[in-house]
Amino acid sequence: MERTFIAIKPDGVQRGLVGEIINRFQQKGFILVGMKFMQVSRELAEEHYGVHRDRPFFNGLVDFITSSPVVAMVWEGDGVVASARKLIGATNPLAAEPGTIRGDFGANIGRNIIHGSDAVETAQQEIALWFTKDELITWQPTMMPWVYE
Ligand code: DAT
Ligand code: MG
Repeated sequence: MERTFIAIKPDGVQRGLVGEIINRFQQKGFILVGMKFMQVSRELAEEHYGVHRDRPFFNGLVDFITSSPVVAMVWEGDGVVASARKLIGATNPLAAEPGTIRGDFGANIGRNIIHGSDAVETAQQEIALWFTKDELITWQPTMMPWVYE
């Protein structure tokens, strides 16, 4: 089944939104397969945001993601990559729809609370970057027949 990489950024952690955000993914029916609370190194941050290396906001982005701990997670489910992006909402929280995580809790593009992989291939790369294989647990929640036909 499909997997995506999700990170609750330093602002989400500092603002006490960890439980709220995890709850939204659980309530949707996605399956948690990996989670760790961690201080991000500059090296990991630069690799993770490598695609944005030439953008004017790159240094600020790396400073921000390394400024305070994050919650890194892998979630599993049918179509989870695209669906998680919908749960998260638009990059700029001011443009994100109410009901989305960024729409409900954010007010600034540089403090948008959460990261989610943007495509299946990106998700695979990000999961491999942030997690070792033995940190990911394949399991069958007993609720599965009540989530999937
Ligand atoms: P997303 O996180 O929605 O995938 P992205 O990959 O385009 O967005 O950008 C990565 C992060 O960089 C984003 O979450 C917030 C920051 N960012 C993007 N565009 C920005 C901008 N114009 N000014 C400041 N920060 C920006
Ligand atoms: Mg992105």
